[in-house]
Amino acid sequence: MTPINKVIIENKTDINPIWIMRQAGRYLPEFRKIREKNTDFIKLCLNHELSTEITLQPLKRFQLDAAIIFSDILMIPHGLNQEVNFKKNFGPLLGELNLDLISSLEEKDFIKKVNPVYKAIELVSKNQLTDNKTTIGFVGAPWTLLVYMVNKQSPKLKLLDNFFEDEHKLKRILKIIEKFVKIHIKNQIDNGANVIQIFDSWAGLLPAKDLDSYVYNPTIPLVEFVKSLNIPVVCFPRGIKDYKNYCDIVKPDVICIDYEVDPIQIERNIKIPVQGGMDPKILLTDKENLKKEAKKYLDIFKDHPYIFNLGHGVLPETNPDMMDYLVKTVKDY
Ligand code: 1CP
Repeated sequence: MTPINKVIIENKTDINPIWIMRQAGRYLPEFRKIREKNTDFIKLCLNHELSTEITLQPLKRFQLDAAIIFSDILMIPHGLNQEVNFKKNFGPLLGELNLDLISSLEEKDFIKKVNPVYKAIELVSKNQLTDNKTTIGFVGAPWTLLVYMVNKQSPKLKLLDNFFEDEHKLKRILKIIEKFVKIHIKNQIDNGANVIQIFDSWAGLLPAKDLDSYVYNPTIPLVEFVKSLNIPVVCFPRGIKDYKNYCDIVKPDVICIDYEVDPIQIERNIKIPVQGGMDPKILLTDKENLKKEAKKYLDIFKDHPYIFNLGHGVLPETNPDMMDYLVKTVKDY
């Protein structure tokens, strides 16, 4: 069993495995080199040889305990034939969402479009660089995918004033998303993913009264589905105020926390394994401070099953030497 799976399944508290969200990405010069020549981001994700290479890049440099497949949560709208583009200095830009088309789309046509993701997972999980390491597959949670698919751009820039106007339509889209997210999860597992992470990056946009409809109810069947396949599931409802309530209702195997919550309260109130927490901006400071902050999390969680990670993705301006120092600090603890 890999160290991450031991923490999750055996509740081990004496080891602190580490992986980092966005560990393959723009802070690595070897990634930027490939990215410069491949300007179409979706195409790059769907080039299984390059996405395998990119996935393995951080494992060649650092003693990480997991590979997370180089892909994107927006593979779901792409697979549903909604156009997805990444514009420089803007982020994702999606095309029209045709409800009739996505309702009638067949499973095999979806799989055909995103199949290179599954091929890459197979190659990564069979590569010797992942021996005794976890291969993490992932999906966006229905709410976060709904936000991108209906808003057609990051809500960081703007959320449409009339976003919630047609609630019936939103519920229909959520059901379709749920169906294809399950298909995407199943195929990732069948090809070698042995942990699934569900990213609900925009959970924090909702007032508490809407969490039932948009976050809890659509996520519960996905968590149950992953569990039914005997694979651990990590949930990351970023920005949510009440992580304890989320865990009680959604029941993930692991909860990934953001950097705005108090880790001491989390340790006290939540009994399941915890992942993440440290602010990615700490990696932009100095080694002394980095060590102090990493140790803060390790100390708080020393008697709790804990997987070290950040409270969101590693920032593009991070120096890879700082990443190396962080991994060594966690391993030497
Ligand atoms: O070079 C580039 O400009 C591309 C940057 C990039 C990368 C490296 C994007 C565009 N996606 C990715 C890969 C990615 N995305 C991974 C790979 C595995 C790894 O962690 O190393 C993962 C897990 C994701 C997941 C993802 N995509 C999320 C959830 C996590 C999070 O960051 O909150 C979200 C919200 C997306 C959408 C997306 N894709 C890319 C960007 C810049 C964004 C965010 C857009 C926004 O701000 O709304």
